[in-house]
Amino acid sequence: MGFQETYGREPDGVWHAPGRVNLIGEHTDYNDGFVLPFALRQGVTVAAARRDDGVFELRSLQSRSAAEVTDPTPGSVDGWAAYAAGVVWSLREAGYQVGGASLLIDADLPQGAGLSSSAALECAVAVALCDLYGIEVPRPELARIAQRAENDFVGMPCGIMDQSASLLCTEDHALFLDCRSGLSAQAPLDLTGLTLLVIDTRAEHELVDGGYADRRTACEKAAELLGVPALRDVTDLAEALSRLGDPVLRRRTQHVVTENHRVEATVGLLRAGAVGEVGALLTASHLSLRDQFEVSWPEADVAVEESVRAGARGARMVGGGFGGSVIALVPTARAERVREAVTEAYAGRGWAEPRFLEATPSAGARRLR
Ligand code: GAF
Repeated sequence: MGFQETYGREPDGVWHAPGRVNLIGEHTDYNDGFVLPFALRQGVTVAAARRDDGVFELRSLQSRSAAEVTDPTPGSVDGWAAYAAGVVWSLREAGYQVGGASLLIDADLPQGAGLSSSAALECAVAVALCDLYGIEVPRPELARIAQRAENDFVGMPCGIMDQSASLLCTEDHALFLDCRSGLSAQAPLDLTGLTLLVIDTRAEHELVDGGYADRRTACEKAAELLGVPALRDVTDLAEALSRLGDPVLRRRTQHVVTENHRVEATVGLLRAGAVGEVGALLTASHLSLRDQFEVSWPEADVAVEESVRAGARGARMVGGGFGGSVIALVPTARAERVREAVTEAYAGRGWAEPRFLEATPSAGARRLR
């Protein structure tokens, strides 16, 4: 991938970390709840070589800018390089003394499409640095280290889902993760006769903006008013709603509590080998994200409606919201019709042409060579 041309030597190794699609369980991770993501084939690849001078040289094939840092601290690095430098900082904060490295980064994930390109970058750098310096970190802990890079170095208060998906997923499975205990299990995702169509709505999202942090704060406020550690702990939803005076907090709570139930129901269906039956849960999740959590956007709503009208079993927005992608579960025989229907609906509204990707549940981060 051009490492020799860039750095004048061969890399010591090449690592890959995937992006993710969350099948269901949105805005539940930072409420100590459940999520069910799977890893994509697409992601971030890092070629890397150790350096003895303590310097980190960061270059990306997708960007002209390069960064050179020795002792990264929060606020000292901007842009895409902050996600990589943040991992160095976070590993060191956790007591893992990584030395310098030359890194060349390549990505085949669209940025801003809500497919977790940032977590893929963090996780690819994390596994590369650990291998280069012979450091063994259990994957759940490495996920927390990568999350901390994003929370405290980049400044985005994300939960643990995306980094966990990138590090812990396995081929042909979705990752059922309890975000409180950190325990996870693999749920089979047998797509025979079905296509998981990712629709990039071309409305780019930017989670460092206020909407995501605002939702998180509202959830914490609701939990505090209800006297529970997190919304995960609400056991009687109707009673909880009757105790919340603020209609916004009621809507946020309703989404989180019902979404956790939808994740558990989806896992039950996957374990029964009934992937085709999860469509209604996906669509219910979307409606809840649209109406209760209010993080959907017009292009996503139209993609969901048109997909279902054209024969999808169900569809929903994925990720934090305010832009990004939709996933539709479609009988493979109808996939072309769904693509056409969404493309036509966008053209009719004068929107940018949507992009499609067929998702293949793939393995988590690994060394390629
Ligand atoms: C983003 C965040 F990074 C995740 O932690 C999660 O909260 C998600 O939005 C919403 O489910 O991807």
